[in-house]
Amino acid sequence: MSMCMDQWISQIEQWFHQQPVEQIYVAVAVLALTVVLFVLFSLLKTSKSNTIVLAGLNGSGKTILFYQLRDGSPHQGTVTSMEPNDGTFVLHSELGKKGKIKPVHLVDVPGHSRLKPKLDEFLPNAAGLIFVVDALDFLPNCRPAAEYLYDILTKSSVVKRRIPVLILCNKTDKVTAHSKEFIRKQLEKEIDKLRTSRNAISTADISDEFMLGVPGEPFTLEQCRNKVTVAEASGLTGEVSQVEQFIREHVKP
Ligand SMILES: Nc1nc2c(ncn2[C@@H]2O[C@H](COP(=O)(O)OP(=O)(O)OP(=O)(O)O)[C@@H](O)[C@H]2O)c(=O)[nH]1
Ligand SMILES: [Mg+2]
Repeated sequence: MSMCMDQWISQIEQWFHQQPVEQIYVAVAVLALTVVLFVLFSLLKTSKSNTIVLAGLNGSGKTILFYQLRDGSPHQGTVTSMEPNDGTFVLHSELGKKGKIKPVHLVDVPGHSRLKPKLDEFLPNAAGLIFVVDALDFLPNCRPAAEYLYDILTKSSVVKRRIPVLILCNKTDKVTAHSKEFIRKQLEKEIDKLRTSRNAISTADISDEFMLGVPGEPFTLEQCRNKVTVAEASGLTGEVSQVEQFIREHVKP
């Protein structure tokens, strides 16, 4: 057995000596390059984030959406959240599917003003952000919602990494809910006003903020460097297909 091996090895050695030296160099270089590329690709693949952040004013329906996406049921979560809700799971609607599905890391950051800064912990690693808006009780909340959205859209962690944002008009199960077109227009108008007032005060100390929009033009969401889209949902009744579509667009299954 070992004789056989030795013969083999010496034969291979002989063959190598017969080859032109350049060819061996080329072969080694090609092999090394393949290995490097392979390692690089697999690193890139694993480092792709699967974090989706839910943000929005308190009472907009984030926690119910979180449970609906995870369990297919809203539970009775009607209390104001005091801690971020955070879980890694395959979406409920995908449970019946065959094959391996990549889980989503979903984070629900409460709208309470004391907890909003928690957003900065999750944004640097987010694949997408869902900004939940209460479409039912929209008008009284329009200004604060626009302020929160403005803060998000000007964060350097969002702009530099061009984190896609979905503005989700929630509670559309009620007939009196405002349409997403209306909500979009109103938010754009409010942000336009904020842009003027905030730029006037803060030009001196903009450190971690980016300017929004095009100077001299009314603000529209299309002017953002990251992709901002608008959709509708009802966390209560489980109409969440547009949310799931956004999630799977940015966290590939
Ligand atoms: N009609 C209707 N009501 C909803 C819907 N989603 C949430 N609600 C109601 O809105 C209230 C707040 O929902 P939550 O999910 O607790 O809101 P939240 O965004 O997590 O609020 P915070 O934790 O305070 O930031 C609850 O009373 C829900 O019953 C919906 O799709 N339709
Ligand atoms: Mg909550």
